[in-house]
Amino acid sequence: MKKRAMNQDWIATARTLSEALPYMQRYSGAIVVVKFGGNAMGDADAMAEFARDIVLMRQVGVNPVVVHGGGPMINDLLSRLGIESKFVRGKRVTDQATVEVVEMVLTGLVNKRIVQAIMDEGGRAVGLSGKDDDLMVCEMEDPELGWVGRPVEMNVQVLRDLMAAGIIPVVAPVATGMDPVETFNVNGDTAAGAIAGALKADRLLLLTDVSGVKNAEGEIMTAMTPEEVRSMIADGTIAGGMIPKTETALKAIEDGVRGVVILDGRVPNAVLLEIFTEHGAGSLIRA
Ligand code: X2W
Repeated sequence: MKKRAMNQDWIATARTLSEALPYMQRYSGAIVVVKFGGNAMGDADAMAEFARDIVLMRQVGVNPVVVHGGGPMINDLLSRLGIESKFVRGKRVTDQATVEVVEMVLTGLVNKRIVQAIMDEGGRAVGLSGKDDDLMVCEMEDPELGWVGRPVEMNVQVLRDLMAAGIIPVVAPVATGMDPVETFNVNGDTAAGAIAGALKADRLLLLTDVSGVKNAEGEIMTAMTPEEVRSMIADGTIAGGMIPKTETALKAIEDGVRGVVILDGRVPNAVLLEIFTEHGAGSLIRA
């Protein structure tokens, strides 16, 4: 039974929905690639809320593609197996034993958890990795890192086919090499950027655990051009973990993505806030 009494909260909810109409119209048919990092996954509630936002996007005519990470979950299994986790410039040093664990955790545990969460919210989802249908083919990025891949060939038709069928693709960042016996571990942001670029996506949303890109005064930049980002990297304003994220954003824009947003995935309904409200969220990088 619906509650009939007037209540300010419900009035505000109806108004929010009404105000979302122009954004829903603008993004109807758009491709939005969402990188869901291991740190943003949090607990079961955070996962369910993320899944619900993705299903809502699909429901109103947006084509979301989820590309996930899972670094903390990989660390956890490696430590249970007595294998130490080592990172160089934010990327996992990946020997043969490690790449097997990475593939098991990402394509098995994490990928299926996200697929299940989307289905639990009433959406249709199919999980795949970069190996499926040769979606993402890599070469070795740097011998010092071992089996860490840099995407060199993308075959995104499988994603278009799934989207056309109303299915939300959920992609684990694991790939094959030019030699098909090879398995590569790909940084989740890198994979999301390469997929968004190959799809010429309207938006790439990089969900992280910081609120965006900060300027020299420590304020969040709500909008930046690629040139501004380059000069902020050059003068050291953008530093640490934000460097690979912004570099991924620059590369994606070069490849034809219309806009990249770096935003805090811990904010409730971060994805909806960005896509369907005037407010937006995080930092938008756009030419
Ligand atoms: C990452 C892949 C997972 C990932 C790793 O092994 O941790 C490399 O570092 P988050 O949760 O997005 O950090 N790969 C090469 O990117 O996870």
